[in-house]
Amino acid sequence: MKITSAKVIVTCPGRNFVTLKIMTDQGVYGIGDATMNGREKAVVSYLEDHVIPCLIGMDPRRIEDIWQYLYKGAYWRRGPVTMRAIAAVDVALWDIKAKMANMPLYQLLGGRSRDGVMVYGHANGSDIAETVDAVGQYIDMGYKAIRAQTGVPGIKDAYGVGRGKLYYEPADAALPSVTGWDTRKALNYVPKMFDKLREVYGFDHHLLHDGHHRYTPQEAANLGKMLEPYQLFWLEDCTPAENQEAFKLVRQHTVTPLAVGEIFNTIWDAKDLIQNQLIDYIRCTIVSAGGVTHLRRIADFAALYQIRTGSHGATDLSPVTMGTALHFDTWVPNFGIQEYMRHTEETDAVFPHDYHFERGELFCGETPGHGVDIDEELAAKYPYKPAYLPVARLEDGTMWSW
Ligand code: GCO
Ligand code: MG
Repeated sequence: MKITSAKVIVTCPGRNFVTLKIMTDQGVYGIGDATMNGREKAVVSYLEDHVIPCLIGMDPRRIEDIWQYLYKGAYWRRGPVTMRAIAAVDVALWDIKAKMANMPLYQLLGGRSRDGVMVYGHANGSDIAETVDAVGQYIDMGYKAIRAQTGVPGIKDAYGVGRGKLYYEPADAALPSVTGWDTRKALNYVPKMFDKLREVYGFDHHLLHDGHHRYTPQEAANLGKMLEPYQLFWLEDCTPAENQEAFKLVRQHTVTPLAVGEIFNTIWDAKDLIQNQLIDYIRCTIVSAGGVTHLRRIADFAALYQIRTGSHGATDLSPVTMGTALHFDTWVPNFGIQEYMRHTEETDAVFPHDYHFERGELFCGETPGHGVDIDEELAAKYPYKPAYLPVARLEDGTMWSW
């Protein structure tokens, strides 16, 4: 069996997606996602100019060998561009293998560990009252777990707050828009939001919060401690994780569960965090961390330390990643939760898929493969549109982590 051709499809049905389609001499094809929000073209070039030429003629059934070829063979290892390109190939190859086996992907991984996959949605508002309403809407939709973010008085466009939309999409401008940040103001306000949420809705639902890399380790420890009475499911990205050791300080001071990983690309980014038990949830995902082949290694390693998965699932992860993630989540023994931000109707139409939402859970389908396809004709109607993620600055103009 041979790979005969491969192509990259860029489409913007409301937001940009980069998709890889690999064709074989047996008529079976596979689909992979390579989207990197705000830096899409870099991965397009990596795939078109440097990966696809090497793939032609290879046996698509040799998933592990092709993964190692692309990882070790580049010499230049890791990083968001390389690992997304590898992920796209890897997912397309798993799709092909599962189609050939006439099985849904989760069966190839080892079969079902659960029926449905608990997901969390994003509730947000410009202030506490609005966020409380938004959380109520998610509860009404059947969600068991909800991430709550609020605008903070005095902070311009605080992270996680949509502009009048239920579904938050941050990449919104042809050049990065400038947002603000003030840790003191956030520390004063965020605990009040959780106090109100627990007062109104009680403790039956899981509540989550994303710090989006904004706090220093000491500030994150302080926030974690202040949030303890509200029993969060997790506090995410409480401090930048380039220095994995930084989480020690946070961990020493709070029992609020910690989650990190959406910007990690390999197991090496999380190795110290996992083996020192500094986190409770690892949030790496299929598209950013080298596909199914590599994410499986991360999850297995995390399982040794009772750390569970909580894959990133924002709208910049295409339905291809979501579909694949659901097969992964259906199998992985140490599953925790799956993030789920709904795609627009236009996006869902471009990527026909067989997963569905029911009572706070997502269910993958039984179609052979990962169950997600791309309608190329429809995709061609939505040309690429430059869209950047925002940047963040402190009041005095200092550049901060967005
Ligand atoms: C999340 C994330 C996203 C990211 C986005 C960047 O937890 O869902 O933090 O909101 O900001 O994926 O493209
Ligand atoms: Mg996040």
